[in-house]
Parts: sequence; structure tokens; C-alpha cells
Amino acid sequence: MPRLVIISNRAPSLDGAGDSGGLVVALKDALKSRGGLWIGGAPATSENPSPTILMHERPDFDIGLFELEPQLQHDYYLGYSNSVLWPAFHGRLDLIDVREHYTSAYKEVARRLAEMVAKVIADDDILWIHDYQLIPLAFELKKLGVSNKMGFFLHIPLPDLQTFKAIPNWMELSEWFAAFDMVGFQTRRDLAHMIDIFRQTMRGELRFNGNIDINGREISLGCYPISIDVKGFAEMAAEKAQTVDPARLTRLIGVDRLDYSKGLPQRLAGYEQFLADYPDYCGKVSLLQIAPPTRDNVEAYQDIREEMEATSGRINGRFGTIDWVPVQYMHRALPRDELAVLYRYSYICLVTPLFDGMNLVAKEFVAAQDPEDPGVLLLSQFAGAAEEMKEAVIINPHDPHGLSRAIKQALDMSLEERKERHNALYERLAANDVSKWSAEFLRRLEKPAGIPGARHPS
Ligand code: ADQ
Repeated sequence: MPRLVIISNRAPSLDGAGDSGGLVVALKDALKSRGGLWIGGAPATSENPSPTILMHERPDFDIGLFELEPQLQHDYYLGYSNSVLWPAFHGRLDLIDVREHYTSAYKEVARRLAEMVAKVIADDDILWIHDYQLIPLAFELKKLGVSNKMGFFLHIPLPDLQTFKAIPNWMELSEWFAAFDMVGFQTRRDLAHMIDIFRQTMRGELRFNGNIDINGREISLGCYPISIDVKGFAEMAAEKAQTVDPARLTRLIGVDRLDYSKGLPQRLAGYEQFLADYPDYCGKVSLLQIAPPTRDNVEAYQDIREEMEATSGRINGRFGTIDWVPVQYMHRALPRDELAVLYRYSYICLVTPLFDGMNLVAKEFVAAQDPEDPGVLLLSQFAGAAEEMKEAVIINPHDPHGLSRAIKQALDMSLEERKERHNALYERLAANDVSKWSAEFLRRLEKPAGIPGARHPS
């Protein structure tokens, strides 16, 4: 079997501790079963970092670290990646901050990384490149004559053509996508957007097998909804639950990186509306919101943090009593087993993004439940996860009244209905866990071009 080389903006920690982002959690599960090499960025330690990848051999899989000087790292990561691509791909054109030196830093990083990668890969390695920070990598590797199979998975949504074209270098972006042998997406929504973009910007022609032909070269496209280690997470939650007081630790829970795409103010507005609509529940429910800050140096992230602190303070001031705090707000990352047990002892999980590639929190919550007394998932129609998780209570995060009614519906739901919904969700998740996600992506990537099989979630 050829060696698998995963390349992403960030590598997992060498000791395996403290990895909380969705991408790292999912790929660690994938690599553990097959082994291979994971190349990713490490925090800068000097103004003149080494121009080579530093290799660390480990028992489960090897890690190769690359470093960038701080200014370049800033302009590539916080600049173009997170102040242009992230907001644009999440439909927030009002938040994009276009600067030419951001764009050049983004391209420079891909060029440099391609040079470093070319030196450490073997001819038959399969390269699996991840996410919006590294879209030009195949294009740059090909310029160096690298001819390995290269697949790309986009973890975040791909916007429609009109939104895509608001990014000044949209044509380059299209060409970069087209340099891969295969491109995978979380949802049919994103896949449809890619097909439209390729057709309109590069005269792509869709083939019957689901691939697209661009200037005589066929690119495989497919939909591969990411997941978690469902059984492992369920076992961890059940085991940890034995060490904790079985009284519900909280009633409602939200777990998100502090990000404007996650619909956190909308969630608080819905909860506030609920407390106003159903005052009998005051004193009986509380919302625990866990939201560790990310990308702190980008202004939009400082704004969302201030907004959340002000809003939760206002709700507590408006409804709270001496012995009841309506909203508990925590700013830090928790160990995964603690998170699992918090999910398990919550009646309701609120997943309310305005736009989200998939959303692994929704899957973790379902996996962590006690099947004999499961909680209820409230899931935004705009999360990629909503394409698969149809038995969740689907909500519109923009409608606080609808959210208020959905919270009431979940709290009143009979045990029988909760079990029915949970069972259907769990069974589908267990049949489509993260190992299936990576295995199916790689099976398609390793196939010769032209073989049918664009996968769509059932
Ligand atoms: P994220 O935007 O990071 O991922 P998500 O899929 O919800 O979003 O994953 C977050 C992960 O971080 C979850 O595993 C969660 O448990 C963990 N996490 C969050 N808060 C935590 C805390 N306080 N303590 C510990 N762990 C915490 C991106 C895309 C998503 C896509 C994933 C994977 O934006 O749409 O689902 O990649 O492809």
C-alpha cells in the first residue's frame, strides 16, 4: 500500500495532548489506523526558520513540521486565509479584508511548502491536502514536476459562484482547485457549487461518472461528509459518566470555537426569547456555553467575544436570581472525556451555525448520549451535518421565536420520541464514522481516473 502523506496548515501536537479543532481530531483518527506521515505547520520559534521539514518518527504515524517567519505566518494565516477565504466561504463578504500583501503571502507559503514537501516525498506516496489554507499546493507542486496523486478535502463550505467571484483572485482560486486529481466536499451543496464554479470559470464539462473535464484533464469530485470515531466517543462518554454524579450537570449545552460563523449571538437570542416566553422554566434550566477563543488577533473575533460577554451578562442580569445563573460561559478548551460527559448529561445541545462545513459537535453530542435516556439535538439547517442528521430538531438560527419553540419542544419531548430520534441518528453515524470517511476518500483517490463513484450521503 503506498504511503499516505497528509498535509495541513497545522500538525497535531507531538505528544497528542490538547488537540481540539475539528480537522485535527478527525485526521488523527484516520491516520492511526493506516500510519503514514502528517506534514503540518508548527508555531514560529525564530525570525529565520529552517527551510526544511523537521521529521519526528512516532509509533502510530510520523509528523513533519514546517515553520514560517512570524510576519509571513500572520499574513498567510490570519490575513488571506482567515480574513478573506474564511469569511467569504462562510458567506460573510461584509467581513472580508482584502490586502495584496495577504494574497502574496498566501501564494508564497504554498510555493515554499511545495519546495519543502517535494524533498521529503517518495514517488508513489499519495498526498492528501487539507483545507482552505493550502488550496494552491497541488498547483505549486506540479510546477516543480511532482506527479504524485493529490487529493484535496475542503472542510469548510464552498460558496456559490456569485460570492466566490467577490474574492478578487477568484480565477486563480479556480485554477488551484483544478490542479488536484480529486476534490472532496462535506455536502452536496458544496459539491454543486464547485461544479458550477468549474463550469462557469474554466469551461468544465461534467462527465456521467460525476467527474469534471477541464481542458482534457479529468478531476474527480465527490461528497464525503466527515465524522468522528463514533463508537470510541460513545464508550468514553459511558465510561466517564460512571465517575460523575448522575444528576444532570447542566440542561442545555453549546460547544464551539468562538467564531462568528457558529451563530452564538443568535443562540443566546433564542434562549433569551425562550426564558421570556416560558417563565416557568426560569430557575429550572441553564445554558452552559463553552467557547474557547481562536484567531484572537482578527478584529471580527474580538467583536464576537465582546458581544457574547455583553449578551450573556445581560441575560443573567435580566433573568438571574441569587441561586440561579441562566447562562454559564466558559472560555477554555476541555479534555475530550470531560466534554463527552457534559454532552451526556445535557438534555439539549444547541448547534446553531449560520454556515458550517459539517459540525462535529452535533455528531459528538449524539454519540455521547445514554441510549436509554438520550438528550435532544437542535441543529441549524445551515450546518453541513443537517444533510445527514434529519432526525435532529432542525432550526433556523435567524429566528429567535422558532428557536424558543424548539427548546420548549425538546424539553417536553417524550422518552419514546427521544429514543426513536436518537436511535436513528446514532445508527446512521455508527455506519458512517471517520474511518469510513477517510477510507472512502482514499479509495476514490487511489483509483485510476474515470472510475465512477461520486459518493453522496444516504
Ligand atoms: P470547526 O470549525 O473547528 O471545524 P467543528 O466541526 O464543530 O468545528 O469541530 C470543533 C471540534 O473542536 C469538535 O471536535 C469539538 O469537540 C472541539 N471543541 C470545540 N470546543 C471545545 C472545547 N471547549 N474544548 C475541547 N474541544 C472543543 C472545521 C469546520 C467544520 C468541520 C470540521 C471538520 O468549520 O464545519 O466539521 O472542520 O471537517
